Amino acid sequence: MLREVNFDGIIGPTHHFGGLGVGNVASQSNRARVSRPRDAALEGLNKAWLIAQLGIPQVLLPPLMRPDRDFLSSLGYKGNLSSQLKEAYETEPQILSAAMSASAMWTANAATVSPTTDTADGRLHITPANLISSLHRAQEARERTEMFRNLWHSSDDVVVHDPLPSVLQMRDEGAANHLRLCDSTGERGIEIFVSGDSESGEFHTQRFAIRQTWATGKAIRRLHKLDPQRCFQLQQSAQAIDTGVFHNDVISTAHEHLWFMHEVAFTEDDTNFAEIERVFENRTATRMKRIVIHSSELSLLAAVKTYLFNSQIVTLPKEDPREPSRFHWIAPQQCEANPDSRALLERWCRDSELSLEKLHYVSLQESMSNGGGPACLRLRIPLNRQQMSSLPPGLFLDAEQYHRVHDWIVKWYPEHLALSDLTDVMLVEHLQQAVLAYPYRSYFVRPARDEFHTI
Ligand code: SUG
Repeated sequence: MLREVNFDGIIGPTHHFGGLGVGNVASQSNRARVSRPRDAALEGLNKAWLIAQLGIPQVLLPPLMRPDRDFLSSLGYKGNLSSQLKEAYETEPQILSAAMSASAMWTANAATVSPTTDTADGRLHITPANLISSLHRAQEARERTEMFRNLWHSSDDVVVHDPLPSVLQMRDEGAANHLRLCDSTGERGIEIFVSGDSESGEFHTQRFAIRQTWATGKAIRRLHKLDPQRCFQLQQSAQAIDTGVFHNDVISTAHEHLWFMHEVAFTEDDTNFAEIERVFENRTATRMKRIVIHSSELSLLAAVKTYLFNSQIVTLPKEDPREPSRFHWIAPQQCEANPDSRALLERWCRDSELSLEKLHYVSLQESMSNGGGPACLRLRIPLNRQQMSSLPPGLFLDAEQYHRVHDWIVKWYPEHLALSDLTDVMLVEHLQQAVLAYPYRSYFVRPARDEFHTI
């Protein structure tokens, strides 16, 4: 039996609206709005706490140190911190925004993960995403890689690869473009890699750039030593990308044998899906339940606005691995406000075949305004018993951790933030101290790194 652990990125104290998300309509339309970092972080924490309270293992990843002064320096902003901030703001404010971004909160983009039971060497493979489609996100890869490596430094059965080379052919945005369908023990599964281009590298978007390539899927399949018979690659439809579906998890989601997808999510047709269903059934002895949502039920635009497909589906803990799974569905509040998405959710909850026991609407207004829903904030890592027990017990979110993190946020985070505030060196130093003061940082960051960053 594998247990799914959810790793959520804590929303960092520099959270602001930079309008930086490529093809991300929410981020672009909220550019320069005054943000509420404290509320943002508390919303994210409360979502993670809900999962933990359902009995599902939950880990919080610390925010990254911003700005990375070397990053500013590499772009020509030298000198002390104060002059770096001021010069960047005065000459190219979008560079200051990128340097200050809290985008590492969206950990669905942190990495692609293949559990032990999918890989030929029986090890858990993690490839941190290079996120090279945008300046603000590309900076995340190095620190997140170090964090995963520190967490698993003594485990031989976990491989943390280097991110793929930082070149356009290898654009990688992690698990947001990766689906794993499996049986109810989590052990037997298939993996699906989704890209914006086709196998020959073609794409026909008119409005927005693609963020993930087919070649990336191929490389990760090799690195993770996946069985080619149990892997698939699909292409996102150009119409979806151009409507604001910058990641596949905005239009399709899978959990165990359930796969929800909008009818215009992919370019592939029913023949391809029938083949995936056949392989899944052979592998798992379970019938896949593929639910296709038609535009007449929920328009593409409404899917992007409500983030229905970015809901988080979780399995409640089991006494015995053979027990059938019971699911809870965590949807953003925007889905409740929209009659079409609400009707779909209510219908699915009534459908006994789906075993959806409960629906939770969560408030993630600040993250949603930058294009990130409940599923964007978490990376799922399925662990076997040994991998579970080798993690330090204090790592998992419990009541004590919840209260400590809550108090840390209330103590350190600003209530409001605009980009111009981030030229104030005193404030920025305070926000850096906040990151260093995160009470569980030492699980992920070696002290030497902190010394290097200390102002
Ligand atoms: O990459 N937004 C993120 C949202 C990522 C959502 N993740 C998933 N769908 N899994 C992005 O576009 C906005 C930052 C800003 O504008 O300040 C941003 O980066």
